[in-house]
Amino acid sequence: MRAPQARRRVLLSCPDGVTGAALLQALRRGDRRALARAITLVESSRPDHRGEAERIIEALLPETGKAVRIGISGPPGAGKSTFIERFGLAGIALGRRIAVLAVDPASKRGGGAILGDKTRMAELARAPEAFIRPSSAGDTPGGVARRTREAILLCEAAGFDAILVETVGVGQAETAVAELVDMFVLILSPAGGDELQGIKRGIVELADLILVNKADGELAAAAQRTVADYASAMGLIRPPYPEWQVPVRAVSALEGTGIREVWEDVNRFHNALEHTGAWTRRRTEQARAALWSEIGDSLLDHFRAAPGVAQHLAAVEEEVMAGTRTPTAAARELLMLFVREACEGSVPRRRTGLTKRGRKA
Ligand SMILES: Nc1nc2c(ncn2[C@@H]2O[C@H](COP(=O)(O)OP(=O)(O)OP(=O)(O)O)[C@@H](O)[C@H]2O)c(=O)[nH]1
Ligand SMILES: [Mg+2]
Repeated sequence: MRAPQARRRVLLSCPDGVTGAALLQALRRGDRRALARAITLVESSRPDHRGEAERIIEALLPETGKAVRIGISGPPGAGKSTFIERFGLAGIALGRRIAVLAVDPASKRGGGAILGDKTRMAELARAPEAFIRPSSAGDTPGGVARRTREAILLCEAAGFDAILVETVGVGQAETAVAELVDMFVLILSPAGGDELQGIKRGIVELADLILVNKADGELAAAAQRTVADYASAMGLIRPPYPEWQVPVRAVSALEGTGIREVWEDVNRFHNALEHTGAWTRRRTEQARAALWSEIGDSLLDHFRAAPGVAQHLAAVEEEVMAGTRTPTAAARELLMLFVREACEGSVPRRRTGLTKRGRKA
């Protein structure tokens, strides 16, 4: 377990300027190791890495945005990874370069699951036209969203033109992932309804394409029934786009049936939305939403870290929980503390050139 971490530290400990320029150059050439290093930087919570990551992303921004970003979600074991392997290889056969980001927000799925994913994508992992990156467990949905958003941009700058983002379809993270991608694909097993599969109705509503996997052998008939169930259920759900009817189709990732048709769906979807401007609108809205979630996240970070707030937070929280104070009044008091401290803090720091901790700025 130690070795990769130690290596990672060495790789990232070069002087900033040098790492940055060399990394950028290699990444632009499509060097997969450079891409992996840049993603590691993006995932790091160290402030100096964050600064470096932001500089890299800004520098690469003009080269991003050209890929199709596809979210792939569904209940555990539905066959997402097996599908991605087949789908990715079919994409390569069509001349695409495929990047796979396996987002794993739940820390309960440890290294074992990620390792399992990689072996399930062994052939794709070996292809020179593919890049597979299992993302480490994030601590907050916001963190998952930021890291994935930035990793997508890095993959695009490295010349990958289809980015597949895999998540497990049971929690908050897929709503976040759906907001990062152009097309959201839901993969289901032949068995049971939403409840049985442990997915939320809200996730079905986000889907731009529904695939019922494992339509092979003994499960073939059940898969067709599930397709029919979902096709009629989709008739009751307001479609995400008037110009797009959400297809529901059976596939077998194991046997490779129906996989090429999914690339046709991707192209049809892209063309239909591009034609009406919805493609660009979705991305523009996503950029705005990302800005606000970044503002929200960093405000919260600063709020929690403010000494005056930190000092009172636990006590105030307890009063609210005990019902002796209203959340509104308590929040206002803490916010006032925060604002006052932020205003006071900025004056002497600017005058002395020192940071809050007393270091030279
Ligand atoms: N019969 C059949 N089995 C499949 C198919 N696709 C996947 N499986 C099997 O289903 C199991 C789960 O496959 P995965 O690809 O790991 O599923 P996943 O959705 O990525 O799982 P998690 O990442 O753990 O949520 C494996 O045993 C696969 O061999 C298929 O098309 N047909
Ligand atoms: Mg998987």
